[in-house]
Amino acid sequence: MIFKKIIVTFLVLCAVTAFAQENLIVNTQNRKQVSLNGTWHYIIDPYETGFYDYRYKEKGEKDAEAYWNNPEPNGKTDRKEHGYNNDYSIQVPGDWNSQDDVFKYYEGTVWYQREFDKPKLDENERIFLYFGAVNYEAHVYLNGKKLGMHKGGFTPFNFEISPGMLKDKGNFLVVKVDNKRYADEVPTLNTDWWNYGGITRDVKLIITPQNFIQQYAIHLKQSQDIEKSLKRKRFNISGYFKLNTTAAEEKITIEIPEIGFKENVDIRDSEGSFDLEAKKLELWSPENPKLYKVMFTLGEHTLTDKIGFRKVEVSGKDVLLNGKEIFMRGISIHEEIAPEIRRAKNSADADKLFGWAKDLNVNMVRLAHYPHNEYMTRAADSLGLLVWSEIPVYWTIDFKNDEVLEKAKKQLDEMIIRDQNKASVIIWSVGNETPVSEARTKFMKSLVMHAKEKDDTRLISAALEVGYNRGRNYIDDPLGEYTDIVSVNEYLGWYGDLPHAKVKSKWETAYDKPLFFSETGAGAKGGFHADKETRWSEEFQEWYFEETLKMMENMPENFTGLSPWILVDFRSPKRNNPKYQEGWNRKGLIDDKGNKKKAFFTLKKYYEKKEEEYKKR
Ligand code: GCB
Repeated sequence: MIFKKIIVTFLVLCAVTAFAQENLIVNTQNRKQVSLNGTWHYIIDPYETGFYDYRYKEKGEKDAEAYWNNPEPNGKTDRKEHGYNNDYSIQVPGDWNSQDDVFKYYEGTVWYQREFDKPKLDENERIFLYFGAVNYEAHVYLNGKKLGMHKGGFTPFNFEISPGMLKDKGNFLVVKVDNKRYADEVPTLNTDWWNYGGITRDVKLIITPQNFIQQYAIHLKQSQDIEKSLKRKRFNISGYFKLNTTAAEEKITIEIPEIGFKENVDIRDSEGSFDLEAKKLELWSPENPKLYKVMFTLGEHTLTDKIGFRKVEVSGKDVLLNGKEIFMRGISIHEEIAPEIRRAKNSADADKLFGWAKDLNVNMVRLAHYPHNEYMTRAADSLGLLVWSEIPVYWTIDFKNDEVLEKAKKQLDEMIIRDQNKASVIIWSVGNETPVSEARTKFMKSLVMHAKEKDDTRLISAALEVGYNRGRNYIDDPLGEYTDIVSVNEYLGWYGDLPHAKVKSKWETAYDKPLFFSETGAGAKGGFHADKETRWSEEFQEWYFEETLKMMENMPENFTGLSPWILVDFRSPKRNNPKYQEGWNRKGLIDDKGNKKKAFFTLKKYYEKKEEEYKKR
C-alpha cells in the first residue's frame, strides 16, 4: 500500500513538471472528444496591446483590458477598449491569411476567442484542450486563467483543464497567436514558403478516463532478421506505453483481433515497455498497405488504433523494406492547397494532394519542410505512401545557440511522438540545406542522435547541399557521416548552367550509404509555352526533367530514389518575377490552378518504368 502511494505522488508530480511533449496525447482521433472547430472571433493586435500594458509590461491576470478577459462592459459608464463580436469572425482550423484581405501579409499577434459549454463528463473523467497546431506562438487562456504557452507552428500540444476551471455554460476561451519570425526560432527569419499564421489545425477537447494511455509505440522489433521472421511467420513486436495516471496500474492488454493476438503487458515490471511475438502478420508496404485494428485496454477502457507493421533498414548501399530493396519514386509536397491559396488542413485536402501524387505514380512523398497535419500521415498509411517527415530546421538557423537546439529538439520530439505509429513514415529528417560549419554540424549531429535515441525503427536523414565542380558532384558534407541515408538537393541546370549539362554530370559520395535526391526541379509558369531554352516555359521544365532522368541512368549503385521539387506551385514571398512568379515558386509539376504541366507526364512515365523494373526483381 505504501509502495502504491509513492507511485501515485510521483506520477502526479511528473504531470506538473513535465515538458509539453511529455504530456502530449496521441491518437486523438480515436478518443472521446468535442470539436472546438468552427467560428471564432478575432482581434488583430500588432502592438500586442492586449498582452502588454502601456509601460510594455505583461498585464496582470485580472487586468480588465487584458484580452484574455471577458470584455463585457459593466453598465453604460464602463469603458472597455477591446471586445469580441460576430463582425470579426474567423474559421478554425485555417490560416488567417486566406480568410480576409486584412490578413494577407500580416505577421504579428491575433487574438482568437470563442465560448463553449462544459461537456457531459462521466465520473472521474478528465478533460484536455488539444491543438493540432498553431503557427507560431500560442498563449492559451480559459476563463481568464492562463493554461499555458506553446512554440512551434507545426506540431500538436495540449493542456489539462482542471474540473474547477469549467463553468456549465459559456466558458471563455482565448488564444493569443503570434506568427512573427525571429532569428532564434525554428524556422528562422528566412524561408522559401509562406508564413501562414493562425490556428491552422483542429482544436478539440479530449475527454479521458482518470487513468489513461497517453502515448505508445507498437512496431516490429528492429533487431529481428525480417527474412527469418517472414519464413517462420513469427514476428517480434515491441514498443512502450506512457500512462497518465493518478493510481498505480498493473496491466495493459494488447489485442489484434484479426490475427487472434491477445497479450498482457505487466507495466509494473517493465516500466511500460514490451517485447512480444505475433503470428501470421501481413506486413505493410506501398503495394499492400495492410493496417490492423489494434486495441489497448487499461482498466475498463479500450483505445483503438489502425496500425501497419513493417521494417525499414539500410543494408550497405540499399534501403530495404521488409527485407526487399526499394527505389523511392517520390515527390516533395508543401502543406498548401494552391488553387485556394491556403494551408491544407483536413482529410479532403490530404486526398487532393495525395490523389495528384498517386497519379504521378509515386510510392513516396517528402512532406517538406515541417511536420504536416495528421490527416496526411493517416492517409499515407492507408494509401501506401512512404513518408519523409521533417522539422523546419531550414537554412540559416542560429546554430550556435543552445536554446535554439532545444527548440528544434522539442519539435522533433513532438513530430516523433505524434507519428511514431504510422507505418508510412520511414524517414525523420532533421533539416534542410543547412550551411556547413563546425557549429552547424555539431547542432545537426545532436538532432540526428536525438532522433535515433527516440526511435530506432526509422531512418534518419537531412537534405544536404552539393558543391558542383566541373561535372563532378562530390557529397562530403560531414553530416553525411551520421545520417542513415545521404540526401541531397540538386538543381544543376536550373541554378547554374542549362539542363544539358546534367548528362555529363557524375555523382559520388564520401559515404558508403544509400544516396537520395531530396529535391531536383525547375520553374515553369503553367500554360506558358515556348522553345525549350526559354526560361519559365513548360518546355524548359520538361527538358530539365528529361535531362535529369537521363542523368539518373548513370547514377552510382547506391542511388535509391528521388523526390523532385515539387508537386504543386506554392506561395513564397521570395519569388518576385512580376511576369512568371508573382509571389509563387513555380517549380510545381502542377500549377496554382491545379493544371498539370508537361514535366508531370515526363516524370510519371519514368516512374511507371521504374515500378515495372523493380517488380521484376
Ligand atoms: C531548395 C529548398 C526549397 C526551395 C527550393 C527552390 O533547395 O530546399 O525549400 O523552395 O530549393 O525552389 O529553390
